[in-house]
Amino acid sequence: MKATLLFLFSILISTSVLSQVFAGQIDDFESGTVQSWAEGAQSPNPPVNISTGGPNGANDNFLRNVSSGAGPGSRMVMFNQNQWTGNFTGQSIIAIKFKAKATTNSLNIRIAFDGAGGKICTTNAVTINSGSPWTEVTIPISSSNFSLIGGTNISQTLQNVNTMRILSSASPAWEGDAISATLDIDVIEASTTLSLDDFQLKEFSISPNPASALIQLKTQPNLKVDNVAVFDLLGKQVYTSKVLESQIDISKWSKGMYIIKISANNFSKTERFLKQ
Ligand SMILES: [Ca+2]
Ligand SMILES: [Ca+2]
Repeated sequence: MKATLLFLFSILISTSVLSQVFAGQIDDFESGTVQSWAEGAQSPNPPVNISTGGPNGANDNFLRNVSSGAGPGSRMVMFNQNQWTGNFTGQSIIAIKFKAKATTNSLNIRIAFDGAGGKICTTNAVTINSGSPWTEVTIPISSSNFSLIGGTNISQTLQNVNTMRILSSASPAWEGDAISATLDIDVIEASTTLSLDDFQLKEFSISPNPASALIQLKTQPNLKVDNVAVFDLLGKQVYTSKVLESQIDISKWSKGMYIIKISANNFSKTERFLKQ
């Protein structure tokens, strides 16, 4: 009897240790479950696992949360009290990254925590435009990124989280806004870096190429570009911009080969194009 109790106790201990957040942790929903993401018991539209159509296409599971805009389940919010708890600061986690898309209405996505210092929510929202394709989202979660929403100490909460929420609201809040919308989300990552991964610039493309009048520049949606520059083959800069224009007029440029360099969060990518 004593041995059995001890055994059960040790399982409880190990389970609670396993459920703490760790650096690099990823929810990819490939298990077919909702990975402990939930809503209040009265909600008619809690998060569900969708078995295909994630960022990687066929057979890529993802999590879907619907909000109705009125009555029970009206608000866009879900919470986790399992693997997204514990000491985020101790694990050097400074960002939550995920891929997401929204339909019906655009969403203002925030991360909120409850913990030892009370409730906090990210001060700035990341907007996910309704109808856009899967978008890479980075939400910084250092203490300077939060506002108190009833809590008293941001740092204490980040060191001892008991609930993490992903919600949509116009301003920092614990409850999501009532809105008719669908949030699809996948590869939720506990990241120790703010920088973009290389692959985020992979989608950068120029068309047409060769071109004579206008070149169209395309990246993934919502990419925060630091700089765009174009050089000729002698290394002379012929164009620079702090924002990514969707097209550049090259009609007056000399014919020849050019190199375009796009920079975002310490990563950069260069492509060649031909002016004819
Ligand atoms: Ca997935
Ligand atoms: Ca819901």
